[in-house]
Amino acid sequence: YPLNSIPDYFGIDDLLTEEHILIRNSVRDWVQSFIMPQIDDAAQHHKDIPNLMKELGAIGALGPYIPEEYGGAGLDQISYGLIMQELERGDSAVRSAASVQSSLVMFPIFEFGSEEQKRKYLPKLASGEFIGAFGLTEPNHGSNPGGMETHYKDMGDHYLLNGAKMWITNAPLCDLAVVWAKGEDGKVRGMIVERGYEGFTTPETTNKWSLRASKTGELVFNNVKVPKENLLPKVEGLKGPLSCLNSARYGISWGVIGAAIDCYCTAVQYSKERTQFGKPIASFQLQQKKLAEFLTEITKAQLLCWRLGTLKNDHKATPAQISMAKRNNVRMAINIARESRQILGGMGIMGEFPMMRHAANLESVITYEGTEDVHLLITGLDITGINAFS
Ligand code: TGC
Ligand code: FAD
Repeated sequence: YPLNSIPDYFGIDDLLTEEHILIRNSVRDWVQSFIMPQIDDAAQHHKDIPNLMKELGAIGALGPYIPEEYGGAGLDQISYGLIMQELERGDSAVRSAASVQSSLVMFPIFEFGSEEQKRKYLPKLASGEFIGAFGLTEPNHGSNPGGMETHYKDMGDHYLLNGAKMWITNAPLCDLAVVWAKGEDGKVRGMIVERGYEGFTTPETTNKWSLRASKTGELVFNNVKVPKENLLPKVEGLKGPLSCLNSARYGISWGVIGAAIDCYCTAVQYSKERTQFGKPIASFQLQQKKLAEFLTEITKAQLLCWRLGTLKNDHKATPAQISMAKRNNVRMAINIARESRQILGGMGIMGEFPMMRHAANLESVITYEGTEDVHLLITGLDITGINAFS
């Protein structure tokens, strides 16, 4: 489909600045020329996209809202959202790579790190020279990270870290990981663990049916000596990792609009070209109903994100608002991926078309960064004041 068929039904471009549109269009063009030609092959064969992180660094997609003095681009939250949207039009794996690096690795180092940590790590993370991972989830603690078992002991001149993290994006490739662990006082702290520290291993999780162009793995800590200067000094408690999730969930709520757009535009084009019963299938009311619903849902999601972005720029977005947008938009995208697949009939299951890949990817996206159920309960708590988690 031509890029000028990407929908903007309610004229959201009029709410954007020239800079926003320039950034959005340049990432759109990069996705079209660099990601689209190789994404089916990478996903089908569970391969890395060569040089992905350095390419993302070169287009300014790593830490876009981190100030320029630390290697970021100093952009606002709408720009960050638009970048995520364009990357996920390519594939959720590409957006995942950029959102983990930006929101889950650079954000905590920037917000909670020392000046030395910021200067040491942020510029190399921004350029893609370093690949970061974020270790919160454990084999026994996913939705309830507060129960984590990974722990560290103060040994005087270093910390001794033990435990394991599971389902970690980019674990097998990472140069460093921001790891959340409990101290002897039971309080959660973050620390930077570098590849090469003795006792730190990152086994890959294979046989995934989802996010096949992204590497997932474990972070295993077996008596790892972590230098004391690697502790993030400015945060304590679960609000540390959860603040990072606010930023990543915000990016996902924009990102999945891109996946939905890719499916929608493909379905519109196919339905006009495919003839059955002597007519294009786009002329049948049942197909038009689907397309009309897709466009309506995409437009609602775009408006939600734009408003959330302005709230975030003003530091007014609440975690519960971010939860609502993440859950709503991922559900919207997965429904469109599945339904648009049907418009293509048998062809919809083929790799030449993106629907099956997006639908399979979105099965991870609806689970990670808080499952759909967790986000419903966060909204439920906000409505009723009653905590239904436990
Ligand atoms: P709870 O008692 O509610 O809160 C504990 C402390 O945290 C504070 N807090 C937050 N702070 C900032 N932002 C938020 N969103 C926050 N939510 C809670 C809270 O105020 C409290 O602070 P304090 O000072 O009183 O101690 O926590 P709980 O134990 O009842 O658990 C509830 C919660 C929020 C953890 C749960 O609802 C949840 O969100 N579970 C989902 C876990 C999750 O999302 N994991 C994601 C792992 S990372 C990932 O998936 C990356 S995928 C990346 C990719 O590839 O793109
Ligand atoms: P569980 O928490 O065991 O949940 C299982 C089911 O129970 C879900 O349906 C859930 O909604 C439901 N449930 C749980 N509690 C409740 C409740 N109180 N009420 C109602 N229902 C409930 N984590 C990281 O830390 N870093 C990463 O980089 C990362 N990358 C990931 C990449 C991929 C591809 C995937 C799949 C996951 C990744 N995760 C990462 C982990 C992800 O955040 C967790 O999978 C997610 O938080 C859910 O945890 P869980 O899988 O243990 O499921």
